[in-house]
Amino acid sequence: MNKDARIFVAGHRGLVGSAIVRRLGELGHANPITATREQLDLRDQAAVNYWFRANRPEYVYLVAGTVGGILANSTRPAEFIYDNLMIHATVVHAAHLYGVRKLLYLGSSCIYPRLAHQPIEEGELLSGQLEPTNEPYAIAKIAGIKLCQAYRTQYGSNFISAMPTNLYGPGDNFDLTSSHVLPALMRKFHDAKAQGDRSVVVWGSGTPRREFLHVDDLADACVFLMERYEGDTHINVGTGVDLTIRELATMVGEVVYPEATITFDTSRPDGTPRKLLDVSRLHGLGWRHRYELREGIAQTYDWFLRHQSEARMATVVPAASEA
Ligand code: GFB
Repeated sequence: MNKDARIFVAGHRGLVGSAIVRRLGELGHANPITATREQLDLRDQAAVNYWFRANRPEYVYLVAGTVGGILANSTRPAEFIYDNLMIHATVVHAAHLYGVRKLLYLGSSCIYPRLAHQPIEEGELLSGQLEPTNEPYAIAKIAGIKLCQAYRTQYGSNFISAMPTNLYGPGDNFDLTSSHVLPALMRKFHDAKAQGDRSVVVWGSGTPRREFLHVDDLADACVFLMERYEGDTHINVGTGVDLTIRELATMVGEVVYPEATITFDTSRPDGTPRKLLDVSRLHGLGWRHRYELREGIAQTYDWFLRHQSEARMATVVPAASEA
């Protein structure tokens, strides 16, 4: 891609968007176009159209959205379905109207059925019931894939989709009411250590299995797919390796606070029992992850220690008029 290309990263303040901006910077794309929530409400089609007409992006990374872990998904389903459905639709439609050359849409591995065959191939989409704890979010994410495919079919738009597994890394959300499990555990072990408390509570039974990808690897994969992939099918992005939540908690504890002991609060939901992506297609295209999990956890904890004042530690629920 030409170094002067006009690249819009929608969602540049988030975990993924900020990593994509870093990766583009490393590749010489120093100033991608961005817009804060205050500047542009991505749920507002008229505002998004106006913004595209004024800024004329040629390439779009659509990685904006309302995201969160199992608790936030269960307790704020309206925000998760409305914000994401709207954002996907407005940006895809404006990208079509204003002649964007290529768009990459980022989904989530929760699009697959709760009891999908493991590892989960791309073809498992819509083959069974979704996981109830995140069904509204998953429906919005599936709609995003279908939007890209429909615009490809009807208008010949070059819109592609990538489905990442569970993510973590610098810039993550460490607020226990809305975070995903990995940053939540990091925060819990960190706080326990600071307070001299040896016991750390892990939600659920500890038996669910999850796969974790460092966000810098995801950003690299997104740039790779933007440059090399043209297909209609969404592409899974992961490591191809998973572990139990108990094993994850042990690993995070070893990095942050090895003296702590773990207890399980089984009154909390487990969510889907297993979510391991089949990454054969991505490997076939020539991409592989770099970070192994233990190394990524250590690197992320190091970032957390250096950035506690700016890390996201408490929930700010947006007012109804903001995205
Ligand atoms: O990461 P997480 O919130 O989301 O939870 P999902 C993964 C597993 O970790 C669940 C357990 O079994 C949780 O019960 N867990 C243990 C914890 N301790 C904690 C904790 O302190 N905090 C959290 N958050 N979990 C989300 C979906 O599913 O994953 C989204 O809700 C999205 O839609 C996202 O797909 C990637 O992996 O279950």
